[in-house]
Amino acid sequence: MNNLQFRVVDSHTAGEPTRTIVSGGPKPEGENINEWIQSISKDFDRFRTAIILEPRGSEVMVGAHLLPPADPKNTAAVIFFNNVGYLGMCGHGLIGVVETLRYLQRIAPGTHSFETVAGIVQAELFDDFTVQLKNVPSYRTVEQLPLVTPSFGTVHADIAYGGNWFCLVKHPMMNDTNPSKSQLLKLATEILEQCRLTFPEVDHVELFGPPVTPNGNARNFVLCPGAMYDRSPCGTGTSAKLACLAASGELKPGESWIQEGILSTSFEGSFEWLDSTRGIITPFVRGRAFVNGDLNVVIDPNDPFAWGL
Ligand code: PYC
Repeated sequence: MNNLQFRVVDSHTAGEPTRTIVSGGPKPEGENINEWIQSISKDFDRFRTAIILEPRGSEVMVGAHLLPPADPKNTAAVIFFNNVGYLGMCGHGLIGVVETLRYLQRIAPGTHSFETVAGIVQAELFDDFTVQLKNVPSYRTVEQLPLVTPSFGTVHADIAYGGNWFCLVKHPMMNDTNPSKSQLLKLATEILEQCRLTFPEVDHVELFGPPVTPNGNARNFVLCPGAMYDRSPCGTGTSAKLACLAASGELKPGESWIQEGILSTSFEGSFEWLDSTRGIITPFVRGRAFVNGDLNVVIDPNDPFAWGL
């Protein structure tokens, strides 16, 4: 039997990797992204495991599967995935996809729109190669919910949607300029477990504290599904944070918010009200990605770990 081959382009956005399938990937059944994700997760999940898991990938990576759009006025459809499954949206990932398309000379600076499972996301590619996302409608649903963790006592959580569901907690551990990642992971995992007892839709935890750079407004640590933490400030997490700031009146429409991640890299955020009576915003998130790999993936049918382990 012959090898199967397909091409992926690697990038990182503020330190967080994205691996985009740019050609030779599977062609799912269906007419639109909601049907395509069903088909991909049911019939082609091995492409996810092949490129994210060992021995070829890294569990930290987010994958992006590029597809022709259902509506030709959009640039592309994108299905995001990680070490354990599929994501409705991924902010750092979409910035990586835009940079990947620029690297491939498939797009030029200007405004591009993408079909994601969470909805249409616009991306403006600037001449300096930064990308600003106009993300899906975002909102806070719960304020200061007490959660009792087994090892860290009671924390207070806001729950908000920014393309994914987040539980956001201000925590003193984030006051440390170089906090222990394993302790942050333990804390965030315990918070997630408690939160999901009542809100099973929540699958990301965002711990936050003061900034460490002169221009920053806050720094976060984001636990993603699959027990990995985001090296970037997290695009959907920044959107959820903006929704909380808007709801509490701490940030006004059009004002800038510099969101640092755990590597002290940052995204610039701002928002417009979509529906101020219901607290729904349109978030804007700006960042930069760099392409750092262009790989021809080889699936050798004799390799027991060709599809990942
Ligand atoms: O940037 O939205 C994001 C994201 C979600 C999971 C990892 N990164």
